[in-house]
Amino acid sequence: PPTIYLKDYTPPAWWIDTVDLDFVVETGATTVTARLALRRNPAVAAQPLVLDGEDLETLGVSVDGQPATFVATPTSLTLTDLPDACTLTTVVRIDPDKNTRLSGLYRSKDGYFTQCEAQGFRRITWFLDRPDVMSVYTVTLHADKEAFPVLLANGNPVAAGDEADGRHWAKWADPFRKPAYLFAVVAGKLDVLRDSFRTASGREVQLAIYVEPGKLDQCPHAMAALQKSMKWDEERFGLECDLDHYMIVAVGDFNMGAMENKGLNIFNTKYVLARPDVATDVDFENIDRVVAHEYFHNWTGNRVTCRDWFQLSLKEGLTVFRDQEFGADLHNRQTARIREVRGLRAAQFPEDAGPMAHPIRPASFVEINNFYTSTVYEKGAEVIRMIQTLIGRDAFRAGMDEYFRRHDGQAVTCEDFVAAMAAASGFDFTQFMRWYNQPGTPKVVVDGHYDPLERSYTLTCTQSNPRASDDAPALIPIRVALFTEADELIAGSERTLQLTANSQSFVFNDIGDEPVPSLLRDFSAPVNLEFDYTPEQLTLLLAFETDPFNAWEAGQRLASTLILGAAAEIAAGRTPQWPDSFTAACRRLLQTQRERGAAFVAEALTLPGETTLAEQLEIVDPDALHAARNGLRRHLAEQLEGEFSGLYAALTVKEAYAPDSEQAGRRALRNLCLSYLLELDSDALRRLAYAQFREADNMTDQFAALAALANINAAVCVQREEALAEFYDRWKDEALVVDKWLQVQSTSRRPDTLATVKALTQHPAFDAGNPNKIYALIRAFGANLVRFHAADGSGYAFMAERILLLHERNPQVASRLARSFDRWKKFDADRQAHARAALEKIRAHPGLVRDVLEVVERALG
Ligand code: BAL
Ligand code: ZN
Repeated sequence: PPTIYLKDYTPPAWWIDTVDLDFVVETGATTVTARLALRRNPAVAAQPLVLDGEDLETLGVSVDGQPATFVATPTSLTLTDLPDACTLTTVVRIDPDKNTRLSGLYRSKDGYFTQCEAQGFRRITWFLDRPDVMSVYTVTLHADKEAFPVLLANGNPVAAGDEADGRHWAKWADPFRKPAYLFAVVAGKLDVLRDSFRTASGREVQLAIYVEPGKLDQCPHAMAALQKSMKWDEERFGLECDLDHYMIVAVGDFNMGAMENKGLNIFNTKYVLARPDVATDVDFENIDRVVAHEYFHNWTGNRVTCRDWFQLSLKEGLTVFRDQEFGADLHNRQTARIREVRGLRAAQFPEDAGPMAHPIRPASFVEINNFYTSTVYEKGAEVIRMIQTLIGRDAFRAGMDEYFRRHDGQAVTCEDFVAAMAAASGFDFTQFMRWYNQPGTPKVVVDGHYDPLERSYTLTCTQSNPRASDDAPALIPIRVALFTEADELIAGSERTLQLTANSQSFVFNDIGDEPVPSLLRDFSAPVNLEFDYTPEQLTLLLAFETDPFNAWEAGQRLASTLILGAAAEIAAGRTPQWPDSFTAACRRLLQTQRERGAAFVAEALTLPGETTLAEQLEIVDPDALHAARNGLRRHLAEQLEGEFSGLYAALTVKEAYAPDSEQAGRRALRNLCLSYLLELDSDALRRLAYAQFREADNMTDQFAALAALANINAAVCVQREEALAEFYDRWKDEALVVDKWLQVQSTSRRPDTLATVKALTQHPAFDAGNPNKIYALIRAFGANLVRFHAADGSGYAFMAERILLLHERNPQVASRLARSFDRWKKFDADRQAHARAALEKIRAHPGLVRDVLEVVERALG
């Protein structure tokens, strides 16, 4: 398949000013009539009109009412000798009932839904399916009235009525010009929750959330999240909703999390439905963030969109940054930042070190769907955050204002965004643009030198990035503060260093004694920072650093060193020893949970994950790493059993459930205590967990108990078996809870996990066509480091088999499964041989879809 390059971008030869679509939805086929008002782009040399299409059966093509001659291939429709302006009418037949890719128009349980980003619109009609072609749309839908009483499209309802044979129709008009990827229609049998929002300038926006019948009691949280997002965007960025109608539709079959279609968001049910007994605290918080994310796209993405798909981070990085800030304001800013970085290290850093590494603005791709990545989204958000760090919050806000002033209604590039920031702040971003153009996580090695005669302290920072195409330095903002050995922050030492050279020194004067530097506070840049800390210095920072992120970071550094050291001991056949100082530091955290906040303490006592730890090793021994990490957990449980039990009891309070950060923090810490205690695996503790499982009045506590039990390794554990059986029995009709049940088994530490996962693929709970089920069972297994990378290659063979079963049915989801192989070259020769065999088997498969082929070729490459 061809590679597409950013450098080859050219503007479109034609504009499409208006689009009028007519959908006749019938069982077995939908007929789509499209009337496009075409106009040559005068800025481009005259060219034929070449429209994009995929899986379309063409029934008619006419120009200005006359049948036209055209040349069609499976993916293009070419018309030559067109007048400079004309109306092109095409009629096509599509078969959404057979559209298992879930791209374009497709059938799900309760009706028909669309997903057009990135290139799904061409699966609906012939079109210039590229984001820089923006049009005004009107849409009419016709369908059976009883089966599909709800007919929706972007914009405002214009008219509706009945037709013969029990059918009806509805017409919608969207007043805003938009690219085709933001198009959406829905025809379904759905319940609706309605509300409204009055904007700052006094306009009333009608809000509606559509869900499968019977689920209205799971919608209020999403509705409240939408209203909060609307208010927050007015207050923080002065951005008001421009719509009369804002609709969210939830669907159970959806490749992504959600989609920001103009005025008609379509969401994976996972990010809409919530009730305390079926959704966890984390689910509630994720719903807040995703609802906000899609709403925020209305400005950052929809009103100002991307010129081309290489610019994806223009809207995604910026919108993730916005939803992160919203989440931090709404919940807990301290732990929000910690979780963002934990997520970045678990997913983005490995991606940036592996075969799929790419800059936040890729220079090329084969399949754009493969670039909806953690790099484009989460690293993209870090790049936006650095801009704010460098110029300050007020200038950042002024830059946003300038961006909209310049580009409202346009399709633009990352340079345009940065130019607006530069204009508003006066900051020179020339060097900073490297963040958009180079892959890889920079490494910054810092050395500290104290001169007692000069009373000065010098930090020398040296940066490198072996993944970059050259040695030129990046501009890296490094927030620092200095602490005395007596645990006090040295007044005036808080600074943001701008590292602009490969190696650079920064001097702090008037420093009385050798200080302890706290580096990269609040994770001010997405880099790996190394400093030769002593355990005592880290223990001091963990206890006294006032920046919660860096206090947490100090604890993670301590734990990483211990676990990696222990893994080496275990691999060498020795028994690791654990220092008392770490246990003492953990004890102090538990004892000070009131002052430091339960949520923070829960984060601080969560050890770095195996995937994150693995990135710090040249060659990973997953069994030794697993044993070392769990060995430290068990050691802490043995040493701190009294503290864990005491705190578990103390945090057991009867209160009406609310998904607020106060309560959620307490539950997180209490459940962390439970999970440590279960490392001791006594009968009494199994019963404690089982009792929590039975008695919990909310999913957070019930699921935490289930997860702790699911990890129990013993061949026989009645509480484990019963909890799993009861959970399924109680929740088998709640699809999202069934996903949790699958995932708790696919992510279990137990050695028989693969056998369990294989058995579950045959269970009625699994659905081989539903993305959420595949993510919960198969992809989550691929992220289970020790079980997926089993020495005998069984995990790899299983994954290859599932990818080949799925690739034609759903290329996007199959391709995401293929990403499980990304880090195969970090393992030993035997494992590598097994992984290579699995990858080669996938690559050799006749007719392999290009989504998977791109990932596999890069992995093998
Ligand atoms: N634009 C795809 C889904 C999202 O990022 O909101
Ligand atoms: Zn987005």
